[in-house]
Amino acid sequence: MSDKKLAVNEYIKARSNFLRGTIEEGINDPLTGAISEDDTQLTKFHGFYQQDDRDLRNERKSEKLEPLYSFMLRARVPGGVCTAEQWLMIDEIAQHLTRGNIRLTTRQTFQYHGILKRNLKTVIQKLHQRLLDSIAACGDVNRNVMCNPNPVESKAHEKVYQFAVELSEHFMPHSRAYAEIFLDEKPLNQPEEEPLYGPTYLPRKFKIGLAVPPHNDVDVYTNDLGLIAILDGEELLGFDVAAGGGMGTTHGDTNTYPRLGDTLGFVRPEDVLKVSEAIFTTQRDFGDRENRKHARLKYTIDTMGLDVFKAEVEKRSGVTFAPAHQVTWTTRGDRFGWIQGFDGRWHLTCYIPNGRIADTEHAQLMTGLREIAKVHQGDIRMTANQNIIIAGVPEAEKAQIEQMARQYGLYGEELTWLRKLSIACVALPTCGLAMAESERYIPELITKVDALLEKNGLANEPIVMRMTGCPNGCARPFAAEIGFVGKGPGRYNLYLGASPVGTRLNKLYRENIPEETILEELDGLFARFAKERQEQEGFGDYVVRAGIVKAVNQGREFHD
Ligand code: SRM
Ligand code: SF4
Repeated sequence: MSDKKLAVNEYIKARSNFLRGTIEEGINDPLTGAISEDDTQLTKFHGFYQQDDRDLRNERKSEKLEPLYSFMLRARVPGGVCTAEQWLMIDEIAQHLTRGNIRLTTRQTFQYHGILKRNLKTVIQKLHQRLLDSIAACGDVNRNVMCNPNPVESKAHEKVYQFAVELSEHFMPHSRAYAEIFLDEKPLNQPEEEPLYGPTYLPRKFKIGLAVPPHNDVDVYTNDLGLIAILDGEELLGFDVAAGGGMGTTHGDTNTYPRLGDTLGFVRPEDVLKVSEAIFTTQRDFGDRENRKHARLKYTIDTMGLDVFKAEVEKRSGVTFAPAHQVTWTTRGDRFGWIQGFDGRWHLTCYIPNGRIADTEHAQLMTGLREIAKVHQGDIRMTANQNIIIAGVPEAEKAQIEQMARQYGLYGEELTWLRKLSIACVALPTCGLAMAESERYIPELITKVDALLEKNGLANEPIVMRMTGCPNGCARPFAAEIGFVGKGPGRYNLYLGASPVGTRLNKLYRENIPEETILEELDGLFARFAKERQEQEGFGDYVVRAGIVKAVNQGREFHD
């Protein structure tokens, strides 16, 4: 650790004693609602972030009070699968120890907002009682592993889910800090070590997603490591491996760009772990530890060159990639309504508006899921598109679950595809990086855009439209056919032209525009689309074919 130019987080990690820092002292300090600056970086590895309510900042300042500090805590739930019993605990915690609602994330898990410092330990201990945790949900580590949201659709789907769980376990940090600080476990009488990570963990976050074609419901190419299942009927032959996806950018900084993963080739099931580990350790050893804006795997690959990177992965893993397959994708979002699994049980995908599970004047989503979890024997599954699946319902209970889903506004079948396919990030008031509204604003924008579609004879057109409050890309807006990225209050960059199935990025079309201009632009584009589209052509494909925006097939072309 002699190089003075390393990013400040590298020093924080190095001197943290395997992620302990002074977190324990900090959470026990009653004089402030906050923790120390360095510890705010370390607690991310344990799944929580210090935040303050931005809606209340000025008011608190004028009253000479410290900001209203509280914490966002995110759980680790590989493949988004939890039991009904676990859901009841998730719900109980939300009611009593948080802002009172639950947020499903774009990576198949849930998070809470508004946890007061004094309640953090209780929340973690209650999750632990139901075998849930928040380890590595944030921080410079492997994050929640995503997987097709319906693992029992076929036997092969179930196997793919087992890989998601295995990869999640394999890349878990070994530090005992979480157990000692939050679960009051005694230190072991042996030195700590992190066999895979080392004491400074990864240069940056690392994300894995597994998809089962033809459904790209986890946006597999946006992950650092994407595994695409190759099936022969119900048999899992192996995976095509894609590396180097990521969305984060910074407005005005052309050195940053979104990128979709490059397919390296095919590997057999028995080689998946070896190859994944080789990709992970190559990033650990070659990733940029000086500049965090250049530290993700996507930049490591572009700096090394794809061939050199691939050769390094083959050398480290001892596995030679076989040629990749021709994969056909047909959809990206969730498949709503009922699907039957190979075991005869049924799975109901319910729509959750941009992931926010709350009771409002419009729908009692939180109560509804609680009541369903009380009678449901199967699982509850979170999707990568911020929705929920009531899974494993026996035929005999199907009618009752459907009746309850309808009663509480969870069924969602009457909604348009624009709404059902949309995702939006949290943004204001909790996200410290938000430049504009996202989750709170997109529902009304969808209503207006739906009206334009209808006016142009395109009612219920399945367009993937996404929004984020800043260019970090938490709702994967650069992989949307219509992407909105916050620029300032009420103003967005409008991006167009990603492929409907997530195999091409979009491109900046208009910068820093307010709602009025957004609607004018879309009205004109929809009119042309309605007239000029080819049979079955999606909106994202049309705008590229018509020359309205250039195709962005590689991240580096994003700014051309
Ligand atoms: Fe994200 C940071 C929320 C998925 C890229 N993200 C943040 C923080 C923690 C803000 C911060 O650093 O202070 C946000 C917390 C907001 C809040 O108040 O809760 C935040 N990200 C989210 C979630 C909750 C959005 C949502 O509405 O669902 C998603 C949680 C996923 C999970 O369960 O793990 C979430 N974030 C993503 C995704 C999508 C994905 O992974 O599929 C991306 C783009 C993919 C990628 O990683 O490239 C994403 N988040 C970022 C980045 C940019 C990273 C980069 O490489 O530049 C940041 C900022 C950073 O890390 O510095 C960020
Ligand atoms: Fe916050 Fe930006 Fe992520 Fe939205 S995209 S949650 S505004 S960091």
